[in-house]
Amino acid sequence: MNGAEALVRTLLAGGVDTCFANPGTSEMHFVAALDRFPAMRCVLGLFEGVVTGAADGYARMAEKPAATLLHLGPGLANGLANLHNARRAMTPMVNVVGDHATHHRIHDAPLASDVIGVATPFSHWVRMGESADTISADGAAAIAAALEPPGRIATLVLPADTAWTDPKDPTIHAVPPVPARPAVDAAKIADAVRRIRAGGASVGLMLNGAAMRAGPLDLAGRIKAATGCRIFAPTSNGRTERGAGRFAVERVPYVVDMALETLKDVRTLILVGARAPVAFFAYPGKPSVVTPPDCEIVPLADLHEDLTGTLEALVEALGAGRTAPPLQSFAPPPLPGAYDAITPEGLAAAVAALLPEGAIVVDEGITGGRRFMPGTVAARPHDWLNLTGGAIGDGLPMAVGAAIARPDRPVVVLQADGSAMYTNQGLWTMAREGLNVTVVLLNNRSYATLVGELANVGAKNAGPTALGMFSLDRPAIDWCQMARSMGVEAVRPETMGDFARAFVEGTSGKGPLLIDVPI
Ligand SMILES: Cc1ncc(C[n+]2csc(CCOP(=O)(O)OP(=O)(O)O)c2C)c(N)n1
Ligand SMILES: [Mg+2]
Repeated sequence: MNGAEALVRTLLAGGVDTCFANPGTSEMHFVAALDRFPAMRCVLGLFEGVVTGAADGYARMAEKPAATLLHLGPGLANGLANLHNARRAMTPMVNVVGDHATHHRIHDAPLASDVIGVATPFSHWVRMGESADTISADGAAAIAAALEPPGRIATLVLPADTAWTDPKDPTIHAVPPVPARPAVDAAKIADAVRRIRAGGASVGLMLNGAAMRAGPLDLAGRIKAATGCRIFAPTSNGRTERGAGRFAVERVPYVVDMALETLKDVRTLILVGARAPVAFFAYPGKPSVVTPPDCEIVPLADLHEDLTGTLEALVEALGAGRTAPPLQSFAPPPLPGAYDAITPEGLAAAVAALLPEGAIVVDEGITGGRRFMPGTVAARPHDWLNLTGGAIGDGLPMAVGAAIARPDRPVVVLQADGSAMYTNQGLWTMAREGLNVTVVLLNNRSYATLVGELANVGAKNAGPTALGMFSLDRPAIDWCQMARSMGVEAVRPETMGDFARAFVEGTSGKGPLLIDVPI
């Protein structure tokens, strides 16, 4: 048994049985070890952004980390943007980054770089696996670091000689104990209860992370029903359980003026696993903080603390246990007419009406996607995965990962065209793995949001050169050909009826389908 095999065995023993990979020479021993361990499912991504994004989507749905296998500093660097999104989603992940053999370092060979330096800003835990003798302990520590609440990015560097050398001691280390989510102080709960009782609708609870699941949301709904307070969530959330039978939160809008309007009557904002809301970007003359100046921010539970327990304690103290929460009932909008032209409103209505129960929706719809989230609030129960870190190019990869984590559930990805071009290689992995993914490609042949942002930031005198930076129609991208070239079936609907048929077909579980929707 060499170091690479010890690491694979450690990962499997620690419950990490899926590895998204884009390997090179320095990772060959890890790759070779995979054949001896069929329990480790290894999935090839043709760009590292697909690898890290898939590991993000996987963990959001599997509720445990995947491993990634990346090639030295440059391979890791290619995957950083989606590592950033994963970090913002509080996704647990174990990155294994191959590196040159330790004795090769002094030669500064072409692929040498400061891997630790590349990893550090995007990882919570980083370690150089210096020796085969310690690599199993390092692997187990990496899993523990990833599992630490609320979910963390752990990056373990695996020098080639650590991988190919046999450890003196073949012990496979178990994952050290992971701290449980600590309970929130009774005094803080009592303080929050006083504020909720006194403030009614001027008090908001801001939820995030683990509080966005059906159980804790139900508790939040009871608190709202019993006290009249409001329940909010940030613009982007890693995973939200929503739709019929669930309690719907008020999401803080992306657009600053809309966020200000949503929060204008809130005088006390109690944070339950969330940060105080701020604007995505600064704009001249607009505030960065979107709560009113006289709104008091009350941190109740931190991201890593026991959010469900906190809500339970509030329900108990407020006597809200017997108050029925206001849950959504299934109320789909009417389907557009079969011969109607495709419109954003029609698309949102069709998806809301046709979304199958248990679907996983990955949302990288950007401007063309804004209508889908409100429209689906009363759709059949489903999960919604947002782009959490604002780094576009996460949609197709996350869909890959989510589909691998939950093969029993259809995945729908609402995917803007410009963002899709960052990681279009994700389509190939969908075809190769036969994944149950329907890509709704929102094709406006443009970086439409940036046209609006140009005006929002007050940039003056934008001419054809500036506007040319936002147009994707010279030449237009043929998404059907692109999908087919990577083995994914594709259709381009001309009417709402065409779209509805394709959507039903796509979500029926026959492998990936791309619907190239002109918007
Ligand atoms: C990694 C990264 N690079 C660049 C950007 C800046 N950016 C934000 S939105 C956008 C274009 C989005 O275009 P598209 O995905 O087609 O959505 P649309 O605006 O057309 O709805 C770009 C380039 C970003 N957010 N992240
Ligand atoms: Mg676009």
